[in-house]
Amino acid sequence: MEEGQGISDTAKYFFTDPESRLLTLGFGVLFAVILSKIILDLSVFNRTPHDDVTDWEIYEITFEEQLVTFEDELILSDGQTEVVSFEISESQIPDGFLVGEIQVSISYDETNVVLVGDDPCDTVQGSIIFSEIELQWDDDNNTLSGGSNSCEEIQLNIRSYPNYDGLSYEVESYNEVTASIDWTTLGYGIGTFDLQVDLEVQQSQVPTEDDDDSETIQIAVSVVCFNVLVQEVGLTS
Ligand SMILES: [Ca+2]
Ligand SMILES: [Ca+2]
Repeated sequence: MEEGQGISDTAKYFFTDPESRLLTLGFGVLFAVILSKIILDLSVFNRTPHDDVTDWEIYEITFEEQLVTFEDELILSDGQTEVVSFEISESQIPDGFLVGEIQVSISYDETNVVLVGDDPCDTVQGSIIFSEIELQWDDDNNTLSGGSNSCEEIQLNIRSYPNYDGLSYEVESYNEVTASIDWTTLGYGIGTFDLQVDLEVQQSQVPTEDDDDSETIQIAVSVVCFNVLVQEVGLTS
């Protein structure tokens, strides 16, 4: 037998022997796993030359607020319902500010002066009614309607900017811009804001010619505008 034939036969035997084939397969798999691990380690190293965690910083988000107010006065007669509209335009909001919330105060008194006995307070109902203005209509913190029969002030409010509560908080982020990204959407709270007011007159238990059948109602609308402030307070540990 020539030497070349001998090697060839040995190789043929090696690859046809089941145990040898299993051994070859085992080495192949092991090699593939090691190679994958090396490639993965290299690619991760290239993608993040620095430790990921040290790139994050802690920022404090605080809000500076300014109120834009509207006032109106209504004289309603017994059983009357009136819708008052307030136009909130972009030009009324301070530069760089966004609308966080709209608050409403409805106040009245019994203005009738009777000579005999008392004229009790009338009943007033107030409601923020749905319109096209972009507000958080379903927010749990809203008070969309309320009433009084004792001349107490009626307070209503509706959230304008999603999740705005005016409270400061800390956030981990890459930089000042990404830290305040949640507070940059324009358009909330701009448009026609509608308020419905109803009056039901309560008259004196002692009917006299002094009884009235109307009331004067004051409405104050406060548009809570905010400007977001970002301050770096440290590195994440
Ligand atoms: Ca009355
Ligand atoms: Ca009255």
